[in-house]
Amino acid sequence: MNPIRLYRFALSGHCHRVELMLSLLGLPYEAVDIDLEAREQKSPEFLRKNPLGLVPVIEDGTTTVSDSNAILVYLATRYDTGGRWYPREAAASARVQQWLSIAAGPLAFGAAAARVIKLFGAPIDWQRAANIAAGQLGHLEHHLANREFLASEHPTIADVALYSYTAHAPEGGITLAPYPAIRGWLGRVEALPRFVPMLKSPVAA
Ligand SMILES: N[C@@H](CCC(=O)N[C@@H](CS)C(=O)NCC(=O)O)C(=O)O
Repeated sequence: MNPIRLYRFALSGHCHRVELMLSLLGLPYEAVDIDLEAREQKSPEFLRKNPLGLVPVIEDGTTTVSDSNAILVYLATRYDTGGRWYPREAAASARVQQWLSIAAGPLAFGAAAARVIKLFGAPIDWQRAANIAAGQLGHLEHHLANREFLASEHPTIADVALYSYTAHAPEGGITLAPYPAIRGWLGRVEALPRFVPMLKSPVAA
């Protein structure tokens, strides 16, 4: 099999969730770093891959897929034919989709946004992001109080989608100290065979 090409920015949690999925599935891949500061993601060449001008994007042979959650769905559907990572059963599949929506909604606008402010000085209101993060992390903590993984008794793409920005929330000044169940779950994801970490940045005050 030819390696899947992953266009990424190494400090992006959206990109890390894709890299993590590629690794967990044991798929060969090559990473191509896109210089966001130089706006390489808005170049005509890159816009042909993703008209939204955002990473991550993958190329798998002649197939190009953008959007991190769409990529997780693609990879699991194509390469995990047993349907463990992306369950086919209706209710389980819907539970996974709920978590993908949380990853694209309150996780992105909460903990991920707070981190972009602290790491890159994005002109966003940190307190607003912190308030969204508090609600989202509270919900996650409650959900994990009596569960090992998010959408099933085993890990699914839901866990992969939520992991990166949750684990790195402290880099955005969002402490995980009040969330023991979340910290336990992060440890279980990190213990999975072929887990790859995201590049660490300093914890923010
Ligand atoms: N919904 C998209 C969001 C991707 C996204 O926000 N990517 C950021 C990096 S984390 C990006 O490419 N930013 C460059 C820009 O805004 O120009 C996904 O899940 O892939």
